[in-house]
Amino acid sequence: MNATTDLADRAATALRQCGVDALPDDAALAVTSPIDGSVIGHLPVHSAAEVDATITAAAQAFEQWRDIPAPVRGRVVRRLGELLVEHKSDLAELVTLEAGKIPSEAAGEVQEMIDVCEFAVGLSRQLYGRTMPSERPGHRLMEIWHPLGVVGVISAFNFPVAVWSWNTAIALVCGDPVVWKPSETTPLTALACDALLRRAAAEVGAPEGLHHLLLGDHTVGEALVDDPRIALVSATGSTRMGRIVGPRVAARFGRSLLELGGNNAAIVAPSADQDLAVRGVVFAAAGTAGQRCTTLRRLIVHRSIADEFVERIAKAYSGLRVGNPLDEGVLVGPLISERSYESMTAALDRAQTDGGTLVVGGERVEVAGGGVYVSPALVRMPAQTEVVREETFAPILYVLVYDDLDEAIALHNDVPQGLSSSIFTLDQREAELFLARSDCGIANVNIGTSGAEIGGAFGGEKHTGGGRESGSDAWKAYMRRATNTVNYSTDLPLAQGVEFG
Ligand code: UN1
Repeated sequence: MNATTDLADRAATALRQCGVDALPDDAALAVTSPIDGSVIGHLPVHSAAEVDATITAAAQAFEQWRDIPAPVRGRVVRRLGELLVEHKSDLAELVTLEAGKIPSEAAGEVQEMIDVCEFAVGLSRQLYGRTMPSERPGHRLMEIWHPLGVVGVISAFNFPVAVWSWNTAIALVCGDPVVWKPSETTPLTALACDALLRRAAAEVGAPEGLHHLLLGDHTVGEALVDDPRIALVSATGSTRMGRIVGPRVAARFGRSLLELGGNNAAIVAPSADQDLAVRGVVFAAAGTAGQRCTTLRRLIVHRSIADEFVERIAKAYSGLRVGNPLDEGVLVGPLISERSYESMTAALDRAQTDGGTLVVGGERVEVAGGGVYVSPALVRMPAQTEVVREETFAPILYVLVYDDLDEAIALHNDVPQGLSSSIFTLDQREAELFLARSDCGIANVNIGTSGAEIGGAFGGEKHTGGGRESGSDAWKAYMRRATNTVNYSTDLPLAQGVEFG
């Protein structure tokens, strides 16, 4: 059995375990594994008519689902969570095969799904509205949260299942059916999740049509964006994509939740615990081969420790094993495509033209069987030039030097994106000042920028799009709020003391 058949067989086995029937031998969408570039499955894509019929079915399901009490809706998500636990290794295998993640990170991604299901089940009994004191006697003023409608989820290759689950687990308890358009690069994991969710829904007796998968290119995404029956479009991807999605959804007064690019930085202060900082920086910058939206892309180090710290990172980078994620001990898997590699080399060329010095990495690594592998790059920059201010979705860590914290924070905030940020310091004043001033949706102390827990609201400001998903009160994006005033008196006093007649 050659390597190619092996990966395709492994994918077919994992899919079968999750309840997905055999894939067709030949269909429009060929799915390749970034591990070696081999084809691991074929899938048909949906036609415009099928997309329309799917949205109709989801809209019909909404009419039933909205009337089922939220704690009862939670049962579907509870069962889904159990099935995810049961199939954790199958799903992680698919994530590794399709997205190229190392097994530990793939399993971590599935764990995020399990965690968010638990969170959403609890939430199904806590969709709290407030009661406010009315200014009028004999009146009650309150708000109630109602289901919103069908949610369209557009997800990216790099977190092929976790981001879907953040949206779907919460949308379902909020009373919203989901139509999911996964990345064309990672549709197999999507098939597996869809099968598990359908099974969960059937087993708990939920209505049909709560979840739908739509496969295809950007035209499918555009159909979701433009269809007035999609109440909320939750889209994860590039800022370029968000610039199209946001205004188009707004033009029809729909709601959008945008999770776009990041250009995350960490400040390393003189007091930092450097052992801890090195570990935090290396995971955040090189983990997932630099393909998280939370990946650390900029390091802002105090001048007094810069040379020593950069040397330590360079040493750690040299010890990172780059290669086939299925091989023992590998920490950095493949890039998703040749195009990613091209954008990485183009960025490195620009950085060097701007006066940057490549300290280590940035080289193509040949791995038996194929695939696009590269050693994570560390580049010292004389200034935060344009290329540093852009997000390149590959493992490049730019290093800048600072003298005082105000300058470091100014540099930190001086990029268009605003997703995640961190500071390594043992000085409480510095830590608090940073938390107060970082303009990102996520700001951390003494941990890196990536690997957020699901319990917090996830998302960022500025060109990151402003959306919040997953924990805290992110559920509110999936519901509509009604303010109710109830008069239980025999008078009709008007608000603001208005007299009328
Ligand atoms: C993403 O890269 O799109 O915080 C999401 C993290 C993960 C999620 C990343 N929990 O790195």
